[in-house]
Amino acid sequence: MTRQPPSSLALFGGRPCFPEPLHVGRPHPGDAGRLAGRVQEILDRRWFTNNGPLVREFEQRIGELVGVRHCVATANATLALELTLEALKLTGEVVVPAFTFVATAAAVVRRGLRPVFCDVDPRTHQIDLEQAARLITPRTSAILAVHLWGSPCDVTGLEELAGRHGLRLILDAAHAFASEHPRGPVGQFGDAEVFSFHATKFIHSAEGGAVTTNSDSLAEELRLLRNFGFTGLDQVACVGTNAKLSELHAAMGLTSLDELPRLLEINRRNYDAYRAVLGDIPGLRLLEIPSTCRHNRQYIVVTVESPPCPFSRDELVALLWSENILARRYFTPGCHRMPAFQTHVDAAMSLPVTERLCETVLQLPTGSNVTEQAIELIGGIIRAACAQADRVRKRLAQREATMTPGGCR
Ligand code: T4K
Repeated sequence: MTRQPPSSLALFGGRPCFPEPLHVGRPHPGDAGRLAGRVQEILDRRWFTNNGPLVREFEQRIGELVGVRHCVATANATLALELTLEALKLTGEVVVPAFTFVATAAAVVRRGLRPVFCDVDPRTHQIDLEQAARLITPRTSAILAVHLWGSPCDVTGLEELAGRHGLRLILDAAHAFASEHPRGPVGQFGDAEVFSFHATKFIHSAEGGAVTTNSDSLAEELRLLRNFGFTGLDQVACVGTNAKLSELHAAMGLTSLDELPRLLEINRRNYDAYRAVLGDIPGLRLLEIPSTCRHNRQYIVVTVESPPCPFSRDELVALLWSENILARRYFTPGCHRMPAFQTHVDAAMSLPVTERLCETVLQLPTGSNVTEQAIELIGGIIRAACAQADRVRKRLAQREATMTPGGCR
């Protein structure tokens, strides 16, 4: 890998700084020997799914880390969200932030509920508690908040709000495994919390999710729903589905969990390196992370204010992609602007903070695949581009004119 910023940017015919694409969420492979050992156990046991011993071990370890009575592992977080909404027997409307991955709102709609989109706080990007309070109507049955970017949202404020109105509180903790709130680890708040262990998460089982809760009855219902509703070999108590995690996925998840401290340390090192290299670039601001509690730092979130940055967010993303740095624009355009949700959205709806963030926020690569040298190089490229901003912008505009739509997600 090149260690110096290139003399010529790829936009002007130089070679891309990174010969291979540098992804935002490149999965950590884990220790191949340990994984192979677990896979061999599965083969020897001839037990591949249906609540096998590795799934139970995975659930136990997550439950202990989070400090809850129950962890119910699932095939992914999207199904975990759907099952949780179903098990809680929600009706009518659910207040949900618009600035989140599509799955949060999709789970609500797929359960036949109406998502009522809420704006977020401009500084933390977490659900705006005051607006959430204003959106509650007699039809509201729950608030589904998100711990965006791994930072805990205001769980105390949300619990009070939900309690005052007799609502359920579900927390989408897809980003927040191993992060902590001053009151304790994420995973123990509200009625239930939902984790994702998708391959792009820093702890992953390739595909996977989990619901954590202290409610015995909710956990029991979730276990039924994820396994067709079976209560015995021939007895079906309810219309369930198949949302089980397989033993192979649990083997990957356990192997990933084995490296939790090291992966937290890598993400911390990368976050600090980004802070050092981006700190003096005008208009770029790294999302602040509270230093008081543990945080997984699995997303490097940068806001681009232009001016003083000479580039818009989208120009910066295009520049980075030309160098094989696959920065992302999560979660543009915001769920409330997605055609899929238009039947649930009033045409006049405006969520100004979400809309602003959808134009200004980007994510940079991190994880075990990204070295400090790579981060220095990313900073060097941005600085080199800023030093010739007019020329770079002109070139980007020429390229834009010749590109087909949808070039970069
Ligand atoms: N709630 C929230 C708040 C979420 O963010 C998510 C998921 C969910 C709920 C639902 O969780 P799950 O049902 O997925 O468990 C990714 C992930 O697919 C998605 O899980 C995640 N959030 C979202 C934020 O990011 P994309 O759109 O980035 O595409 P994807 O998965 O193709 O991966 C991104 C990049 O990573 C790729 O460009 C290539 C690289 N990659 C990906 C995979 C899968 C690899 O290098 N190796 C791989 O195996 O969605």
